[in-house]
Amino acid sequence: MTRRAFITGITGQDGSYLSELLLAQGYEVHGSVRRTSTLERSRLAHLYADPTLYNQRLFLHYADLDDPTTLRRVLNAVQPQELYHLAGQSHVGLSFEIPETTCEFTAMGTLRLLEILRDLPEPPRFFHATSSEIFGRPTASPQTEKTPLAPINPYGCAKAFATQMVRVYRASHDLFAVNGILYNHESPRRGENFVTRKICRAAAAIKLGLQEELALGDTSAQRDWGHARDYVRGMWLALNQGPPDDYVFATGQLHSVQQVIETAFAAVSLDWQHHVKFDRHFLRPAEPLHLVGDASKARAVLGWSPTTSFQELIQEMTQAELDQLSQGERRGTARPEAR
Ligand code: G4F
Repeated sequence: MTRRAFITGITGQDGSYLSELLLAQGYEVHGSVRRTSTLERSRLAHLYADPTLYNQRLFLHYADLDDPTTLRRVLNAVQPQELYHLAGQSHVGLSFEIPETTCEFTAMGTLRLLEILRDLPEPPRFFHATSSEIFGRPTASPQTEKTPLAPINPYGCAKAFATQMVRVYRASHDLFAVNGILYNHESPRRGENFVTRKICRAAAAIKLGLQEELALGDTSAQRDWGHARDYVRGMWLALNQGPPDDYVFATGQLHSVQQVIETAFAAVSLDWQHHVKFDRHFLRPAEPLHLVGDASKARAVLGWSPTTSFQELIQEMTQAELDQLSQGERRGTARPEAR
């Protein structure tokens, strides 16, 4: 029997990689899109344009996390066996500017989904993409599934609420509900306002003469960065290989923003010191510290481990920007990186 999966946030970085993985495994994939989404230029465009997939095994539905009736209706109609909840406002810096919207989508949106699932006669297995930001400035490193929640920004608070609600619904309503505690995961499909993509794109644009400098905030900040393709494999494993539980997905390696800069500029043979400048506009009111994950449980229970090193990741991202920008340049449509 063909398995059906439903993805909220299907047009994002993770949604597109997860769609590819599920389609390759023979799934029928459904996803919710906001009425404002422009699909032609999204990360799904290559799947959307394939007539053997779109409306054959890949289906998009208009539904919104702030409009539960639309979600309830679609989920009742589709009756998926697996639901991957990836949608939400995911930019930490922006969450200081729009905390209410962040909580509305990221916290309340997740609760609304859980309420809908609770009422379904056969609730799907539920994967919640949560974040290392729930730990804030933890006293212990690396963090595990048992590390106490101590968020320090509106995004982390919203994710902590949603994470705890998933735990409550798993324990109290017998849902097969999983929290995937995801550390930073990147790829050429990352949004342009996240720091790795911003840096890789700028390095490539400067190399091609399309941009002169790159303005950044705190370059001493450190993160545990992996490749998004590895993390969506973890999502699938979490719903198919183990018991409903919480799992940390991380590389266990810390690198600084400065190391991203040096790796990306080295990949295009440029001296970063000639191009990178500090701009306090990109500083955040609070920075998490020592967010590095221990994925031992995912390794032991799910057989998951990351396959892409930090160097490979940043080099792949920079090369992808070079390819994309030089194609655009040849067509006369290249544009420099937005701030
Ligand atoms: O790339 P970032 O914006 O990612 P951040 O804040 O770690 O959040 C990402 O990872 C989380 C964990 O998986 C997710 F929950 C979250 O949804 C998102 O995917 O920033 C990384 C670091 C920060 O310390 C930031 O202050 O880079 C620093 N930074 C320095 N200059 C900058 C900049 N970040 C951005 N976006 N832009 C800058 O110019």
